[in-house]
Order: sequence, then C-alpha cells, then structure tokens
Amino acid sequence: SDVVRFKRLAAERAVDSIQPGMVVGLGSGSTSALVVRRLAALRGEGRLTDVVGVPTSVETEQLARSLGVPLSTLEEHPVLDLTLDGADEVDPELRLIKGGGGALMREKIVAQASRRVLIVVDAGKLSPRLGTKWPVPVEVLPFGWRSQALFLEQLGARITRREGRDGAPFRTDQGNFILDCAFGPIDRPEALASRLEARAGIVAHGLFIGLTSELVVAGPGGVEHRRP
Ligand code: DER
Repeated sequence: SDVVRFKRLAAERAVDSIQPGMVVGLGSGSTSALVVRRLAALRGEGRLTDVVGVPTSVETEQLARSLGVPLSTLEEHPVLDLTLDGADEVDPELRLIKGGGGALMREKIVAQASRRVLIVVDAGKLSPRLGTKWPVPVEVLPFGWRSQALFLEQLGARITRREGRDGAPFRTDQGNFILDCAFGPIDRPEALASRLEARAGIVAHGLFIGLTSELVVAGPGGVEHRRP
C-alpha cells in the first residue's frame, strides 16, 4: 500500500542519520520495524557493523535479534546517541501522541535518555491539533485501574481499556493495562500531561512533548527531513 511505501521511504531516510559506532534507540511499531530491517540490511552490506541498538519493546528486541542486530541496554549505555521511533499523531510543534503499539513507557524512557530523537512517520500522521486523529494511550497499574478510568472520564475522555488477544485485557511489557483516552482535539497538551503525571497509578501517557526536534516524513510529495 502507499502508506507502507511511505513508511519504508521515511525509515530508509531516517537510517541515513545513523553513524558508525552509535548506540541507537530502536522504536516500536511498524515504521520502527522498517528502520530495524533497513539497519540489518546495511549491516549485511558491511555497513554500520559497529552500531548497537537499545530496543523500546520486547517486540522490537525480538525482531532485532532475529535479524542479527547487536543489542544492548540503558544500563550499559545510560545516554544514547540517537533514537529512531514512530508516532501516531504529530502536531505542527512536533508534539506527539505515541503508544498505538503499547510501548509508550519504554519509548519515553529511551527518548529521554537520547541526545537526539528522530521521529519517522508517513504523512498521514500529521495533524493540526493533537487528539484530532488518535486517543491518548494511558498506561495504568492494574491496581485501582477503574478509579483511573473515572479520573480520566472526569478530565473529558471517553475511555476504552485496550484488549489483547482472546478478549483478555492488553498487557504492556511491564504487565500494566492501557486505557485509550479519546479527548478529541486537545487545547493545552502540556497542561493535560501534567495532570496525568500527578495521578498515582498512571505510570505513563502517550503525550510526548518537547522530546524531539526532528521529523522524517514521507508522503505523496516525497520524503522530507525537518530539522530545527
Ligand atoms: O506506539 C508507538 O508510538 C509507535 O511508534 C507506533 O504507534 C507508530 O505507529 P506505526 O506502526 O504506524 O509506525
């Protein structure tokens, strides 16, 4: 499909930013999977063979391992040179909604540990205002999750507890639940993020604000790498 082609074009352009010897955060989701595949392909050509990846999910870890991409951890490398990751929605100020793949907690930890974060998207992710296209994923401890749902409804969201396979609740890599919160267009994402962070039991949310300054976006008009 066109979207997959755009994702692949964006992933390939983004991988051009990886320099030899880097320790790179590897995002989660289908676009990040294409980043990992591109990195593996370049390694197969004898390039970037000294690059090490730090995965943001078990899923990305398994894919990278299956392709022979060397992996490490934040314990070994508390500061990463670069993180490449996808997003579900991007606004004009490069504020993001992430978490469609359920990896938002490790994605945010890895992004905050990185000197540079490059977000890789197809043009369909661009949005005039966060919340227009996508609910905000909120990761909550199973303990007391219903009181979190009530808290989030009182903030104006319509809540869906994300389901995994066979109708059981989806579990993150940390074993937590995800409440997808449809707020609609969000006026002040920073204020909402602060309210979510103040609530005990909410362990992560999908509003990524001020975490990136670079975007690679591919669409009908071609591929663009937007830098500050
Ligand atoms: O969970 C995330 O934030 C991922 O980056 C993901 O949702 C991005 O989506 P993609 O599968 O379209 O790349």
